[in-house]
Amino acid sequence: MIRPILIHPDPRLKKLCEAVTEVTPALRSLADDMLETMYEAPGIGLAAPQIGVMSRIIVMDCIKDGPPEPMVLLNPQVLWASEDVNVYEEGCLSIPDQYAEVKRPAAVKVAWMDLDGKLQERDFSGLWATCVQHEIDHLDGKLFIDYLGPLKRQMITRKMEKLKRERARMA
Ligand code: K1U
Ligand code: ZN
Repeated sequence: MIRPILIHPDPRLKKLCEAVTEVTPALRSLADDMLETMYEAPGIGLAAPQIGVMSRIIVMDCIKDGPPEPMVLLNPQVLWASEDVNVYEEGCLSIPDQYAEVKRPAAVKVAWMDLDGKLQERDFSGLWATCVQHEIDHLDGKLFIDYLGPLKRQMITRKMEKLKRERARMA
């Protein structure tokens, strides 16, 4: 099922999410919905708070060409971040049509629990590294615009407030 994606500003996008304690059929179904919602958007990642679920769950697929590589990460944690950085023009499904350069560690080692309840660990680089950090930020109530200066951030926030007003009028 495709879920509606919350648009900034929304208080749920600013909150710290709760850890997942067990893998249940409801959680598996939520992960399926998140992947479906991400692919349909389309996006390369999605975090649970973006659909109003305040749990530490993210999904990603950064493969542009070739067979899909869907990933579901529960309670993801950055164990190590490289000193060298990467600048990427990021977007966000909760901030449609707005892009800005964000500087982040170029590579990260991340630990998480998978849908079988097993602990996993992997090094991410390139777009995967950018995406996993962007998604983990969502779980901590942080958006890519929080890395920008106050003027740019305010300009984007005002555009989103206008977009939300227009969407509410059309509904
Ligand atoms: O979390 C999100 O809002 C999803 C976001 C993830 C992301 C994008 C860019 C850098 C870091 C993280 C998106 O997927 S925005 C859409 C997007 O980037 C895209 C959409 C279609 C094809 C390729 C990229
Ligand atoms: Zn985002």
